[in-house]
Amino acid sequence: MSTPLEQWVESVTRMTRPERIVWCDGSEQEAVRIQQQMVREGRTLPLNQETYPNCFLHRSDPSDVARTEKVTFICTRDREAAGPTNNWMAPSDAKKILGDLFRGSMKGRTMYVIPYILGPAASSQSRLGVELTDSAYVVANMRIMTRMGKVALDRLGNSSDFVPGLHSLGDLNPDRRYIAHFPEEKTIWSIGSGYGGNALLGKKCFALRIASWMAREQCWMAEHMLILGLESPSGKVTYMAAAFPSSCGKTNLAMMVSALENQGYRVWTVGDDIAWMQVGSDGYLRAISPEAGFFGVAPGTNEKTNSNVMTALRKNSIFTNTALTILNEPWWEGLDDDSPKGLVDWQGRAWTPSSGPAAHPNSRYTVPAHQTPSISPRWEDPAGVPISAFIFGGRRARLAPLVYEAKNWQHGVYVAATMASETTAAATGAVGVTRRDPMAMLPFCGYNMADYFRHWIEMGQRIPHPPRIFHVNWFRKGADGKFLWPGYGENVRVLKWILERIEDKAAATETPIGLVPTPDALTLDGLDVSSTTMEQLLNVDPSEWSKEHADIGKFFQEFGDRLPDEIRDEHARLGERLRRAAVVPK
Ligand code: OXD
Ligand code: MN
Repeated sequence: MSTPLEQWVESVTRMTRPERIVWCDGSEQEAVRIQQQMVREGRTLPLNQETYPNCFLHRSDPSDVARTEKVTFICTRDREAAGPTNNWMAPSDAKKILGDLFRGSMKGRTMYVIPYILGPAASSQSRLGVELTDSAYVVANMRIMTRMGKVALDRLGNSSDFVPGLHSLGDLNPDRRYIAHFPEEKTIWSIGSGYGGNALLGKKCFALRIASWMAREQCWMAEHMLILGLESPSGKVTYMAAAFPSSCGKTNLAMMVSALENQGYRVWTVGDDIAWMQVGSDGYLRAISPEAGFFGVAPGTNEKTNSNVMTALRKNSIFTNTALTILNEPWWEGLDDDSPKGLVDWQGRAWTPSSGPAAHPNSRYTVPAHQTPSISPRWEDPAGVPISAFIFGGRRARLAPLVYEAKNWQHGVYVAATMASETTAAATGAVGVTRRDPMAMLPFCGYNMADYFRHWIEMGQRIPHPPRIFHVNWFRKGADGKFLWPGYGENVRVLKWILERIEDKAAATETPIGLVPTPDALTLDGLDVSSTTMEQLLNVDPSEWSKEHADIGKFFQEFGDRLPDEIRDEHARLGERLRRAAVVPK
């Protein structure tokens, strides 16, 4: 009798017609074979093995360099279940369209079977997936990003309890590219792209879109959040999870070298992109990172912005679409001040300053998490880490203060549901446009976002010790267009205030939008930021916020009657507070 996994592999084989099937065991020997295969295929080069041992540069197809949200679908029987913020297709239509593309798509190719675990191997919060793919690059990345191979197969046994994900490069034609999720069947089909978020099905597709659906059914949370621990001088570590849209510095925040290290404040990394959380027996929300590696944006990464990852990525890492130096080392804009001579750009062409960025703006590194010097000793704790604060944030040149705290859980859900950010290169589309991105989940929520807000409200009632909720904005600019806040390691000053709020030690002023630090509540010693700049950073302007309020109202209209009353009430209350603030003389 064959197992459910064998039966599925068999049926996919009949459809896609691979020449060979390789069951991945996760061994070192297999890793070497996969690397050799990638190099043979011609899009992957070994890097300088002295300075970057066991590292490779992969150049993807130039039309395939970012997540493609336009062709990402949630396929539910009822269109409303996917909601107004997702592209929807009926499951039968999707199976037909994609099925036609998958038919024979692996002819002459190898199909790899990748069993994998999301989350620490020993955790009951972890889940199993299996990806079938015809891309060796996907195998090499999944090996870093998940616990894959024998460890997963052993845990699966004869069970059918895994998320099947089918992936084929197809012909890489953007017109025949689809990323389809079937949350009711907990299945993923992706064709026509080899790029990370479209092709590494354990990441956005399973760990967020499918998992968010599972989490609602099973009363847990799957969120686009980093997880960090802030150690205070007493040695106590307080864990926080933070949601920011793509390319807003989650990885850098999670691995921050604290500017207050000499005062005993230190940051430990648990995860940099995704948090799975459930209520623990102690009444705290317990978080695990489903990932075992970091798939980070390279440009802008350097010793100052993220020295931990710079150390981590010197071995066993994959670089995608970065530039290459004459020393055979990866290079990207922002790595150092000057571009080295003789650079080859991300498409393999000789680079000159007039030819645009040498590295693609969404070029990436894939690096094993355990190589990061800041990795938390508890990053694989099977019970997860207890979360004391949720932090939400976006890229807002105006409006949002450096930090504020929500009044309570329900207000915090409103703050998170209304967050917005200026778009970046992580997804295709215009860059720099403000878009509302609730909980940083807009591209990743696998169901109707109005129902997702309700799930958040309900979780608040289920968590005896819910995290306190904060909003931050590192990106506010002054009239001269320059950032007001230095960011990076200095962000620990904001984390320290958050910690002190949790411990009821830090002062705050009530404003219409929430609680903002009093001028002296933030630790600013040793920092060159004037008091006028601090005032600008913490300013809440009721008239600007009234415009924001109106804009939020328009966004909510999309959800019609499905929007929870609690969110509607919070919206009305904010409107009321802003009206009162506008009439009270300063
Ligand atoms: C990512 C993203 O790659 O959010 O993490 O785009
Ligand atoms: Mn992300």
